[in-house]
Amino acid sequence: MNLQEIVTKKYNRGIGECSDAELYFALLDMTKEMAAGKESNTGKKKLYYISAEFLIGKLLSNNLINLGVYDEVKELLAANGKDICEIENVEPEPSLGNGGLGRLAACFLDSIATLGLNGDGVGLNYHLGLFKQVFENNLQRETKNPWIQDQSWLTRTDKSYQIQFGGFKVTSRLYDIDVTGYHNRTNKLHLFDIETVDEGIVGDGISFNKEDITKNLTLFLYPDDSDDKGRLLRVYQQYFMVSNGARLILDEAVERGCKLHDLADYAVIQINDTHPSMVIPEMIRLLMERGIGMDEAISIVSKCCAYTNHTILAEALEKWPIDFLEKAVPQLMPIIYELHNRVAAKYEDKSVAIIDDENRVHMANMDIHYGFSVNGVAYLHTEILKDSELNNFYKIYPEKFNNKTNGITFRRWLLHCNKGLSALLEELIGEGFKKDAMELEKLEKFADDDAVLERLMAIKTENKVILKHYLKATQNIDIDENSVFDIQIKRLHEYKRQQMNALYVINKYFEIKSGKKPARKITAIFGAKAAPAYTIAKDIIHLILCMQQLIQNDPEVSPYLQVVMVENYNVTLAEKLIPAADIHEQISLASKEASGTSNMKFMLNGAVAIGTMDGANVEMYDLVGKENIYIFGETSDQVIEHYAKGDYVPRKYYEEDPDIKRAIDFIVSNEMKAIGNWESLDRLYNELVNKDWFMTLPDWESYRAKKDEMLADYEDRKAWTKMALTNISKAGFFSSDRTIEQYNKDIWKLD
Ligand code: 26V
Repeated sequence: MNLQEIVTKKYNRGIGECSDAELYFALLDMTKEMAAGKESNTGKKKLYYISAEFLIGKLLSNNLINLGVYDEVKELLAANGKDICEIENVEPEPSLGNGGLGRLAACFLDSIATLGLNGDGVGLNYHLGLFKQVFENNLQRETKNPWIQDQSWLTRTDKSYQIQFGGFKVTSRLYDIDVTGYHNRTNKLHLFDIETVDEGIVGDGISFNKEDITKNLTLFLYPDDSDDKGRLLRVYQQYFMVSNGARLILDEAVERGCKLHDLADYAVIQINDTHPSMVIPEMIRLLMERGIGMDEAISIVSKCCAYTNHTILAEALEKWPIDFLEKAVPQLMPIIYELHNRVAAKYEDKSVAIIDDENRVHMANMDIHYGFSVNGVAYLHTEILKDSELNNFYKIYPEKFNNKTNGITFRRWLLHCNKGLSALLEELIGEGFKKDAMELEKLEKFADDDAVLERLMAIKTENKVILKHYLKATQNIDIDENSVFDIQIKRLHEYKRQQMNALYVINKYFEIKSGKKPARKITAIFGAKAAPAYTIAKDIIHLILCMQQLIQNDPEVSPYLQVVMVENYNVTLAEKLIPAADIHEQISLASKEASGTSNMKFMLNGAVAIGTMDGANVEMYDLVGKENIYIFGETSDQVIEHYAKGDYVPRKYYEEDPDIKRAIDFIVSNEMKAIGNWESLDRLYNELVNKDWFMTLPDWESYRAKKDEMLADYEDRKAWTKMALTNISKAGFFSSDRTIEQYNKDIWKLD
């Protein structure tokens, strides 16, 4: 049925007489019906991308674009006096991810469907998402983020399994979300849930009884894991996800004619970070339940599973205490012991053991021994895995290691979020870039075309105005589109060094106070959620919010500098912020950011990066050349050496550089203490002066100088826009279609 027919049937009214919410639900029905009418790939072998996170964002526009009806629907609505953007606003955004890892999984699903590959996502249906961030007294507070309505993208299926935990069972229920490919097939995102989940147990903020598993299992993504009960809940969640996933995989394979001995010809499982690693012992267990011997079961599973590593941070590599596993999933322990013993018998080296001396199970180690592929997510990251972090594994299994540089879907991150730029590109280089991102290179021939540069500039300004209106309407924040928009949006983590950007802002504040005014007003925009138990990350948010307030109320400084921390940064906000950016901050401590993916989104939307030689910035630098990116700071080799020698002393920088001292002292100044929380400010001050584990201070001076250079260059508007054009034209490499083609060619080998 078309929209008019659905509206008549549903509401017995014309489109013009419906509310935005009614139209949203009508469009939801229409889109689901269209997606259901699309064929799926029924090839013999199927990929299962298992992930604890799928940060899918709002789906309406994206689906309409992918189904090829966006313009038609927009015009029909407009003819009836309705604005598709207003209707989009009605849609709730599911917060089913923390950041890059979850958004990557969503981009991958889009590309898998677009390329027509046989592959689905498998994850969990968290009812209240990660959390919703609200600011109160310049502090982050977490609240629940419900997104499931009576009518939603979820379709309840009749698939259900009995999942056994230590001492009790739960019954699962599978919900599906259609994943529409761009002008191609439709695949599925399978989200498992339990029917007994009870949103009523959530009290203040996001507090709830962490032991009431039958009520809390699919309430939140990664509940606060600062205590053992929270960590144990994560084990329950992970096992629930993989046990359901493994059963689904076996059922579907058997339906397609698999005899289990040949499972690897029917299924390949991509393990997204270590959260789904228990799929290995669980699949072995299920195969043995179905009569296959241990040796063969291990061999079958090892041929099906491939592992992606997304970080080298030790604290983020999961190690589960045996006690936890014994309690939650005792049936897995005999298998995990067996997997461990086989490794221990072969390799004396303790660093490659599955179970360590403290009785913890190293999930990544299990993945590497019992999977056939290990990949990093950017060139530098994979090199660091091979040369240092996982070097002992690389020596054993060099053939398993491979790189798959991340990518982003251009459907969402260009066609949907930047309609102005998409239209200009289409006019200049034709429609080809929509299917083949490398065609963006054709833009390069306009690098010296003044008229094109003028139009690019105008599109940037339009996007800045769209952001300005959006922030005013949703957060009551005023920004000036004639200022430089300098944007840092990503999870809050010390290694990403939002604190370094904040220190730059403080320094600029002092410069302005002393009469050194910037050529143009700078708007420094931040967006970030801090993990609920990550105290220093919350302190950094507090610092930024206090600066925002202080500068706003200072008439001497506010005409030249503004700080904005957007509340509850999410995919929807990213879609507005990225097209509006002039400068994007990719300033992680070299070696620590595995890839980054916002860097790619900004580049595609014509912003220029200031960054370290880290993650995918390195490949970006190789693509655009040193004239079109602003690189500063120590290299990953230098950083790795500091850690090895333990020779970094932050206090030295604090004492020797008066600008650093002035900026850090300001954190605990009377001005700040008049508006901020003393405990938080003192803690952050002490952290920076005495610890600074992610080495903000050694890079600070080169960062400051590079950004000042950048801001000066911005004033040559034509030269700047030429840089932006070059960034756009070279962004094709970062299409997730390219990434997925490489996964398929080297790892999945789907027909
Ligand atoms: C997780 C945690 C959880 C506990 C607290 C500290 C901490 C620190 C880091 C992480 C990261 C987990 C893995 C992750 O999200 N990696 C991100 O994956 C993206 C997609 O590959 C990549 O672009 C980012 O660089 C990488 O940080």
